Amino acid sequence: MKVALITGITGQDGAYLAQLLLKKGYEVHGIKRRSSLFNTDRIDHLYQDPHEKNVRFKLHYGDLTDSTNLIRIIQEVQPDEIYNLGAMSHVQVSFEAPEYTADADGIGTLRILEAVRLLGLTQKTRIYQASTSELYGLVQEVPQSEKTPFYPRSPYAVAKMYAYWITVNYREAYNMFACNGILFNHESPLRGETFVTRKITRAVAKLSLGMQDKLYMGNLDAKRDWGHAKDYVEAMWLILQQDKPEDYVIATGITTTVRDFITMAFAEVGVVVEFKGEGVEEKGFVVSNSNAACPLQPGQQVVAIDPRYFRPTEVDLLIGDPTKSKKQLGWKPEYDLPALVKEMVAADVELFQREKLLKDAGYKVLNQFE
Ligand code: NDP
Ligand code: GDR
Repeated sequence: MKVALITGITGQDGAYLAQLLLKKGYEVHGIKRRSSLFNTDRIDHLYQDPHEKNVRFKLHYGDLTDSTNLIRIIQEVQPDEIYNLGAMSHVQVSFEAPEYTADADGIGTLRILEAVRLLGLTQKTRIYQASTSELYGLVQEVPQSEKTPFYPRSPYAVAKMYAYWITVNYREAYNMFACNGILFNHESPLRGETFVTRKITRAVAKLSLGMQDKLYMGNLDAKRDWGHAKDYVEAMWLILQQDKPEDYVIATGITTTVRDFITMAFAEVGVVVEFKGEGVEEKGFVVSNSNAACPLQPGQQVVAIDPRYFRPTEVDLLIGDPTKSKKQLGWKPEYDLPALVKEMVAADVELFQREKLLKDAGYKVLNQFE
């Protein structure tokens, strides 16, 4: 039985990857951080009682900023594969916490590589590093491929650039099977609530149920190459099953503006929205509503700009060239953007319908001290 260790197992990708590897028959170990509240919502369905026999899913407390902890876990687990997905992954937040981001995302990767080397596992353990399309930053060429030069535009991207190159360096210096997956944005109903797609699908669901008045957004002109996390974790696994360690771009090859994502999400609840005005004055209005259960009225403003969401330096355009991964890995995404938007909006509508039902029945959804 193959043994895998996943850092960031409590995150979006960690949850999908753990599920995939368990399905493939792996023993899966994950590193979770200690927190004052439960932080395992996304993987609770995978939990196995440690008292049972043949448990194939195990969690360890740890942190990418703590080398001794990582060394101990890797020594104990003796993994065949490590997927380093743990990171402070929010681009805007990285401007607020640049030093921590560098430590967790940059040096954290070094700590994993160095632990594997110190423990004499360089020929046993294969390593996947969660690299990102944010490395391309300021547009140098489109579409962006494995050969496109990097120009990072945030503390997050700069930290990930260190992680990218230290992974390449350990591969070359110590003959390690260490690879970068340069993944473009990928989303799902499990996406963190403050990333743009999930923020939009949550807001659209709440607006359609009369639980929110307006959606405040940042830069609507930004263009992203959005795929589904389920497809992208399959690529991570494929990257570590090859004969030779290499780096791969994983993307759909199609780019869409944030504005168009909003329009698509509203369409899922039967609402047509159009945008008027420019810059911070741009507003989104309801044109029509064919959903009898939705209280939105034609002419109603549902989207506004809040400059607070603008970034000090922005990445304007991402569009990936997945030719290499399609050819060498045989990777092919199952989801397109419309299917992704449909799934995300439907999941959030269900989530908030449940919340509304509880509220309407008189149950308090707020915390017990209110
Ligand atoms: P999430 O933000 O959903 O998950 C991040 C995970 O990392 C969480 O489990 C989090 O733990 C954990 N983590 C954060 N800081 C530390 C730390 N100091 N030590 C250990 N674990 C830590 O990210 P995604 O699942 O979306 O992304 C996975 C990886 O892929 C990240 O490295 C991200 O930067 C990268 N990436 C993501 C893309 C995307 O579009 N989703 C695209 C390209 C790259 P906790 O739950 O406790 O917060
Ligand atoms: P990104 O994702 O920065 O690409 O990083 P995010 O969803 O945060 O932003 C995408 C684009 O939308 C614009 N935007 C807004 N973003 C947020 N979060 N909130 C808003 O209100 C808003 N309005 C407009 C942003 O300016 C940006 O241009 C994600 C993360 O998962 C990284 O970890 C990963 O490496 C990259 O994707 C690939």
